[in-house]
Amino acid sequence: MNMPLSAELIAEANTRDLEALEDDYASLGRKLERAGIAIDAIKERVADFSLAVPTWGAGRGGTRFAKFPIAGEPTNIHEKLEDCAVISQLSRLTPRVSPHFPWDKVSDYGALREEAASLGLGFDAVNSNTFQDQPGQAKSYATGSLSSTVAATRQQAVEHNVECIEIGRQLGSTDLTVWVGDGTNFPGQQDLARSLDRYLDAAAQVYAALPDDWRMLLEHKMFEPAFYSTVISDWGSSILAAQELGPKAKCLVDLGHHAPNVNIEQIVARLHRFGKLGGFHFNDSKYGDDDLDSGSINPHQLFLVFNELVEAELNPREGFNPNYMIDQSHNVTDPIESMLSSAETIGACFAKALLVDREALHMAQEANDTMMAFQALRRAYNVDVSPILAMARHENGGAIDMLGTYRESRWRDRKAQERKAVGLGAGIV
Ligand code: AFD
Ligand code: MN
Ligand code: MN
Repeated sequence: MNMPLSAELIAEANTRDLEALEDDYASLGRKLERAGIAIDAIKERVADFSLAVPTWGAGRGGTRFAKFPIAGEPTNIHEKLEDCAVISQLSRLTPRVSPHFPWDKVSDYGALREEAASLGLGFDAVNSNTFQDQPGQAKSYATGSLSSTVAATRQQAVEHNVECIEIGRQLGSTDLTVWVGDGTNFPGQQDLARSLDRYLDAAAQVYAALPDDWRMLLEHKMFEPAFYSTVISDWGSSILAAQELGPKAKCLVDLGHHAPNVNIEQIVARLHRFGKLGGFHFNDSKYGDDDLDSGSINPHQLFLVFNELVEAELNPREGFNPNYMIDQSHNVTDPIESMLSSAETIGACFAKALLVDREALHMAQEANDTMMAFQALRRAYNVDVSPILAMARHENGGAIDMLGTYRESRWRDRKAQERKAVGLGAGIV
């Protein structure tokens, strides 16, 4: 293995932080023991938990209008893999990378898979891109892609998705995530029913190309780039499409793709109830954005989502195997730091959800004891689980203090000497 940061640097930093961590871990262990919870069992679950990071999140995205790159940003898939390996090495929570094509195109995918493996990384869901035109492309996506009124454009979008599956096979992926930027900005611009017909017809052609053990994850988004209607606007459209396509089609929930205040945890429960919960893109949002660090605005919502996931795992119905991924494109932070902060928060919400006294919760629910049901969740949410996460990381070779160790490594400064500068380019990813 060819890990990007020196193991000695991490070990030295951990030596400084270990005594305090052991103290905090023992104290939390005693507190949890009084509630009948073995802290080591929670730590083991956290150690087994994992997330993917997006290649496009390794660079600075932008606001809607501009991009302010930082020195040392990655400019190609090889450099992105290196940065993803830094995140994985420090957090021990993100061993997989989700690539996006054609952005991450190379000539030899076998070699790319080996390169990732040498950094301790595997590949997660492959993402197609039919929301942008590429140089030399025959048809424009200005009229949409899988739902375009132009048959040849729909065909091009189908072929691109099929190509992504082929690339994914070579990389060891088993999921194709499809987000289309299709939709309208004006009432009357397109027929709302017929545009969905066209999408379903084209998506079925992509579905037909899926290998047996693959899934097609449909990502809904109610806004952007079309602000009046999008073709897969919400979880309702998503589950209907997934049901029509077949058992390998599932729904992917990007937390930032809903109207403000939508009850996302209930959507999660509903999708699971019908065997259609395919996965997540974790991020947070305040208004109409979808790229803030996970839990930075509403960590409680993230906890409630994980509470549903723990319930779902205990009641698998038609299986339970959601794909967990971060989807963020940062514009004012170092992307590595933001993904470390998100991984920490996501892991913490999972750990808190594991702490919920399920028996007490279910009994209170059955007895209609609203306050005690609420308190069962609140007690778990109030616990500071950071020593559990830090101990799991430390035992797996990660950093107790991830951000401190990252800064001490001077990774970004060192990369600024080696990597070519990013062009100014347009904003948001
Ligand atoms: C856009 C979308 C969506 C998607 C991502 C990558 O909002 O979240 O997952 O692009 O295709 O940001
Ligand atoms: Mn997304
Ligand atoms: Mn998004």
